[in-house]
Order: sequence, then C-alpha cells, then structure tokens
Amino acid sequence: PYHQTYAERALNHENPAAKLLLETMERKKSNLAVSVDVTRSEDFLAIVDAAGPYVCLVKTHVDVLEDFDYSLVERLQELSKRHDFVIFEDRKFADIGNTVALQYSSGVYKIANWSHITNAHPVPGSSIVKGLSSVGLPLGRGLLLLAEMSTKGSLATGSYTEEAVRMARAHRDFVIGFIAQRRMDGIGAAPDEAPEDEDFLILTPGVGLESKGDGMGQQYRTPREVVLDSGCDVIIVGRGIYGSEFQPDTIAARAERYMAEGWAAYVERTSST
Ligand code: UP6
Repeated sequence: PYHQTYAERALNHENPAAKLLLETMERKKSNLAVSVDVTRSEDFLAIVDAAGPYVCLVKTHVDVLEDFDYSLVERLQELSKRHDFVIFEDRKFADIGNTVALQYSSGVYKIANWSHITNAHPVPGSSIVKGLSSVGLPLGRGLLLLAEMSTKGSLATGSYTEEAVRMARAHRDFVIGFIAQRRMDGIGAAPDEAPEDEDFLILTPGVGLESKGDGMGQQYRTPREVVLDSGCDVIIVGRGIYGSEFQPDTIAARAERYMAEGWAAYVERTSST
C-alpha cells in the first residue's frame, strides 16, 4: 500500500466507508482531514464550511459542543454533500461491547446514524469490535482502532500495538484501519498470518507545520514526515488549521497549505519505488 495510489487501494477494500474515503481522497486530491474541536456550533459550522473544499474528511468531537442540538448533524451532512467529505466522529469508545453498542447507536448523539467512521480503543479486547460492529456494520460504517497515540508517554506501544493489529485482522469487514503514527501492515503477524496485500488505512493526528507540541502532551510532525517517512494515509490537523481565531479566509488558506503539503508527499511516495 505504501506505493499504491488511493484509487488502486479503493479496490482492495470491501467496507463502504473505506471505499468512500479512498475514492474521496482521489477525487479531491486531498489526504487532509480537519479536526474541529470547538465548543460553539456556529464556530464549528464556520470552520467546516471554510476548510470543507480542501479536506477528504471532517473529524468531530460532538461532545465538546456546549450548544449541541441534533439539527447540527443535518447541517454537517449538508456541508458534507456540498464539499464532498467523509465524516468521522472521534468518539474513542473504550467500554464493554453492550455499552459501546448503546453509546454508538443511542443517547443524544446517535453517532452511528451519521458518522461514516468512528474509532475505539482496543483495551477491552475484541468484544468492543463485536459490540460496535453489531450496530455499524449493517449501516455500512467503518471502525478505526487506536493502535498508537500522538501524545508524549503514550502506553499504546509494543505488544499493545501488535495486539491491536491482530484484532483488526480478525475483523476486516468492519475494522478499516488505525489511528497510528506509521503503517501497520504485517505488524505482529507470523510470516504466513498476514495476507501479502494487507491494506489498512492509517489516519494520523499530531500534525502541524508551525509548532512541535502544545504544552499538554501533544506532539506534532510535518505532513511530509507523516506521509512520506511513516507511510500514513490521512493527515489530521486541528489547531494548525483553525488556530485560536476562527477567520474563514485564514482557515481556508491554512487548509489549502496543509492539503498541498500532504498531497505533494503522497505524490512523491507513490512515484518512488
Ligand atoms: N487525537 C490526537 N492524538 C491521538 C488521537 N487523537 O491528537 O493519538 C485527536 C485529538 C484532537 C486531534 O482528540 O481532536 O486529534 C488533534 O488536534 P490538534 O491538531 O489541534 O492537536
């Protein structure tokens, strides 16, 4: 997958959310995701609208919105159609199967109704995938497992990361890839265990051009380091795009720059041998 194009890789995936993401990346020539972590719905929608033309995916944390109303979801879906992007609620589920199935389908947010992709910590074991998949698979959704984290001192390393990849390999219909800092193909597998053409999507947060960290444990690498050196597929950028003042022009200009950097690294990667 390191050298393959996103269009070629769309053919490797049966899961509708994985296919949709890869096809959107190819169509828009963007491997940029914007992460929108703001507390007011108005700012949220303004950022999504400004960055929308440049991204393949919008990543949300709907539980930080202090004025959340379910109508926001309809607005987000309208923007997703207008600007052609995939939706990923970064819920980071981490409970027993029965509980995560309820959290995913119900409550205030009803995430499974509108989020093409969501994610989970592998810490409970594969029952978490079973619980989420009972809700999401019939709806054509996809799941990412958090195999690694971007934070300083993360415990998701070594054998934990390997087990996460094994868990994904056992649920290829629903698990489409990872939140991770590098490619995971073949990790933790004996030579005959992983299919030769194993193709996981790698979505990578902790991306910034201007800063190395945020004073709260976050660590940033550049789009080039992430896509070219580490072989990741989607760069996830939050504050690097919307900063602290939510100015549509500035947001669009920054998103365009991250998109260009991410795509250039991808073009270099797929044309190398
Ligand atoms: N995120 C990380 N690191 C991880 C997993 N998830 O930063 O390992 C998420 C955060 C945030 C976004 O929850 O929404 O990615 C990063 O935002 P930033 O670019 O503003 O630091």
